[in-house]
Amino acid sequence: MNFPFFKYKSSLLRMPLLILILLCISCKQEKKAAAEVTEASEKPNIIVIYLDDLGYGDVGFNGGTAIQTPNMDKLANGGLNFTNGYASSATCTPSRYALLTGTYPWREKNAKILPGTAPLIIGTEQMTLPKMLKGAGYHTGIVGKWHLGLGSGNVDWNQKVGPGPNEVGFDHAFIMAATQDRVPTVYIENGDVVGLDPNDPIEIDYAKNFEGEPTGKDNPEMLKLKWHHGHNNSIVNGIPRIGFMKGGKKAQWRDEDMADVFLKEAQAYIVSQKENPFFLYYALQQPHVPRTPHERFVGKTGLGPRGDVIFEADWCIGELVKTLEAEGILENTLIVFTSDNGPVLNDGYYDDAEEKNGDHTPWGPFRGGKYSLFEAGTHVPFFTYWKGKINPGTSNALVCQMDLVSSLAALVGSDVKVEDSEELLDVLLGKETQGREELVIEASTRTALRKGDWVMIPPYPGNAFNPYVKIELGNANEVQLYNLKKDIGETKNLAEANPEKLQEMLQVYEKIRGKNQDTEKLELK
Ligand code: NG6
Ligand code: CA
Repeated sequence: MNFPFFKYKSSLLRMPLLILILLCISCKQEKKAAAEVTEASEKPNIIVIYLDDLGYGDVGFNGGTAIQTPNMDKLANGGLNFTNGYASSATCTPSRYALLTGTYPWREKNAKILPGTAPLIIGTEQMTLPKMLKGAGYHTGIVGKWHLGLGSGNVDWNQKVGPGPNEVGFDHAFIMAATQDRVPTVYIENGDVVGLDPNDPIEIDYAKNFEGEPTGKDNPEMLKLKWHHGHNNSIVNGIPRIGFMKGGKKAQWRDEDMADVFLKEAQAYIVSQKENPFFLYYALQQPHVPRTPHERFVGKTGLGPRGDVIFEADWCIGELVKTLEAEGILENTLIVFTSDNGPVLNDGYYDDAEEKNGDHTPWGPFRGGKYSLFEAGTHVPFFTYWKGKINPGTSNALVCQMDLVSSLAALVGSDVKVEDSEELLDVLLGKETQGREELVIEASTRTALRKGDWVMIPPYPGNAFNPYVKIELGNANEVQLYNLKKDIGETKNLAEANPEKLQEMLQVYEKIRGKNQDTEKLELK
């Protein structure tokens, strides 16, 4: 009888089949798990935390001791701190333009400090950071300062306001239009002024006042904060502003609550999008003027309101991280922290920033400050943090905020690449130490070149010093050349002593900038 044999044979045959099937199943499961891991690691949530006018030396993680910044320090020290991280420009609008579009702001003539009534300066057809991420499956949100213009001219603030952030890639937008010192002093959520009473319409004008409305100039008795230069138009919440505003009383913000309002919005956004990969651009208003810490932060640093709002911003960041932890998504979130331009003490109000500054050096080891072509204008705090993915450390690689578009595209598997935006993903993740070769930095209409350890500033005959803000602007009649490695404070102009280096710098500069008024003044050989 063959039966037992058959039985034996068939079970023999069946055994490997069973093993194979089991193997296949486990293999598939493993593959699925692997796929999930890659999925998760390629599409982490991304949060850009963007401070306004925070200096390199303001923070503990860059050696500052006057202001306690424990929450920023914890992230920076647990992440990768860049000692050569740059904003594209020494003021807000152009830096934000470069951050969001990946394009040098001097290519766009309107990328200059904008009034609250300026039209949107990013083209709705232009590639942007949120658009790129949307294309890769992200939900995208902005909370905080916009300052890139709204509408197409003559905005009616009582109707839907646009185009704006929603038209250039943000699914959700809770913003202030321009700056805290500029009208309109209201929050705008996805194009609608928040809390607007239709019976009290808003009118805005930057050229002339509305009949009978008080101003900082004519009504000093109404002010809780005095203006020093500029800032003497309409009064909102006892603070004189840039620009004139009428109506919208119920919608007007209380400056002291702004940090809490933006934080709550940012937290709510995170909670609402925790199931998606999301991108949050959290653009805090501190420590830009007017510096208005919430009452519970007043006097906390001894440096006056400027120090107190930095301390307040630090608290906000701590709370934001707590939300990520509570939702169990901190490990799956890449954080990029930086500032739109360098520091300034007196930026137009009597707020004790100068008087109470003591020995504090907001500009760190650098020369200049906000508005300056010297280093402190654009050389800003900059770190990346991704728990478990980025090893804690310091990087000396040259990086610019403009590089985020192409770099994050590489992270999320998008093929978007923008010409001026260098793909430096591995540098940002700490896997590579070689950053940019060079970078053109900007202050107002002036530009300079950083290349390797060197900086070259073309001759600019304008004022060398702005007496209002008390900052050296970087202007000089002759070309300037500094070696940052040996002379971080840009004290020794080596242009004459180093003609070869100068020529090299001039050539690279002209190659990037093209022939223009500045380069015509240069003596290229
Ligand atoms: C300047 C303001 C300054 C600040 C700056 C914009 C005056 C005199 N000065 O014109 O206070 O608002 O614009 O700063 O009005 S930024 O960080 O948004 O670029
Ligand atoms: Ca700024």
